[in-house]
Amino acid sequence: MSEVTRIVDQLNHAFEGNAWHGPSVKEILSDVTAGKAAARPVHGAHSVWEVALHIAAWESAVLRRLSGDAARLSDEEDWPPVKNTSIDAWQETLEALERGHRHLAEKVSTLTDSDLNKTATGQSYSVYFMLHGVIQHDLYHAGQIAILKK
Ligand code: NI
Repeated sequence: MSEVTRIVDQLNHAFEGNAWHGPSVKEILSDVTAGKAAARPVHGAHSVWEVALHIAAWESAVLRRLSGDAARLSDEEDWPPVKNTSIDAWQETLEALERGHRHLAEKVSTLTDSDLNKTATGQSYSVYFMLHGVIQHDLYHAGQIAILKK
């Protein structure tokens, strides 16, 4: 198995399931309603909805960096505000998150192992480090959602 295939595998475990540590991003969000996603149970902390948008923002930034764009996110792109808290809008957030993940996984699977040693576009670190970083980022925020949704 190539290193790229192993990374795609880990990325999919973190996002979709059968992760080593416990629930993936998709699993942890599966029973969250729009109302619960929009709630702010911890004063001053992000809502589940905001965290979901933030996970999507970084999966998308990594995809852009793999496509030659440095993808420097503004504060608003980093933590996009939730403007519409309807059930349909939550469904759209979940679908966009999944779509973005699929695009990223597809893009990563087109890389070669030697691409992993290249410097990520506009960064001081390698593509390898960035890809492990986005997996870690998914799981860090999945854990955060696990607490917020209680
Ligand atoms: Ni983050």
